[in-house]
Amino acid sequence: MEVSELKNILNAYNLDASEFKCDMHGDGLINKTFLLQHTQCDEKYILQKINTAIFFEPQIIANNVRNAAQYLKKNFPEYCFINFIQTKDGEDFFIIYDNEFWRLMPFVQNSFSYNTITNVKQAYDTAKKFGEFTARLYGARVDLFESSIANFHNLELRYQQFTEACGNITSERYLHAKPIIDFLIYNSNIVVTYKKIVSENILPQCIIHADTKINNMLFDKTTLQPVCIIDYDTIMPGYYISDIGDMIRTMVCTADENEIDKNKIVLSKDYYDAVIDGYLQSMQNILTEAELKYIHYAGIFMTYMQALRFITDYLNNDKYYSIKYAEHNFDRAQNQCTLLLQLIELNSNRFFV
Ligand code: GN1
Ligand code: MG
Repeated sequence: MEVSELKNILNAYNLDASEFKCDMHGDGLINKTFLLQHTQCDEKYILQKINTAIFFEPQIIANNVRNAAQYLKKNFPEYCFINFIQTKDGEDFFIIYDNEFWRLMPFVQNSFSYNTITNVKQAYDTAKKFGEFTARLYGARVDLFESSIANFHNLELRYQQFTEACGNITSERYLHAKPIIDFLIYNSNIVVTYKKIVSENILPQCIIHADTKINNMLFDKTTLQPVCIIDYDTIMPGYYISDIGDMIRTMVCTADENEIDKNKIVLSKDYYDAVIDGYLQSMQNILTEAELKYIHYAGIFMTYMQALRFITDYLNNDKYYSIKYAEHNFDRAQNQCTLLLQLIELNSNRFFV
């Protein structure tokens, strides 16, 4: 980022850019994230530029975050929730040229994140902490929240977008992706289950985080305990299976979604059980029997959807996710298919439809 740009942004927050070091931060695929560190003291912030090609209406994010913050402050004042810092004009964002939305947040001191789980206890504690988020917000008024991305976890629509992206059957990318495409079509019964959940109204809408991947949890550097969830862009109404599903997707495998060596993409049954147990420790008094029936569908649902989304983006020439090399989305999709197959096998004695 240019110095003059940083100066302009930080000025809106009454901060002096010359006192801070600014570096790219984290592994997010959508927004641009920077860590601001004061050169003389411990003061640190997270500065983010919202990707408005994806989040068309950033104000929806701000409203959702404000609603969640107000509810948590009133009912669970001890809960760690990171609010946006207001600009000196009292705004949630600093807006440049009408379409660049910048926001500033405090950095949680002494914290860090992981891209994979390293032991069973950590899997349990992390899932419990993520579950606590949904549990705490369970009494909040769902109608006050809006989707920051319409149909974000609508699997039927994601499948439709995938079939549309498969339209050009002579393209090099289509031919290269054919085995992945066939695998996903072969497993489209996962979409049938989703349609049934929607049409029969089996799951109630609640407030979800919708991006509960392991690196959206902060851990304390000293105690190594999970302390706080980050990335509130997709707090919205949805089904609980989105959140437990993304935990399973990112916490039961010994490698993350960027791993290209198939032999390293191994599902740990111990981690899987720990994630379910930890999550239920927070959520079992809330989930109904009807909801509980779908807990093992959740990981399959989210991993399948992520595979669809990565391969769709590959077929569409990488318009959505940031990539580090040409085949990145293809590799990610293959990675998710490898994990999905193991999740399907693990749950082969269970029927969801
Ligand atoms: C995106 O940018 P990030 O890493 O927070 C995506 C999630 C995906 C994830 C895959 C708004 O999240 O849905 O699960 O990549 N967010 C959006 O790593 O599409
Ligand atoms: Mg996110």
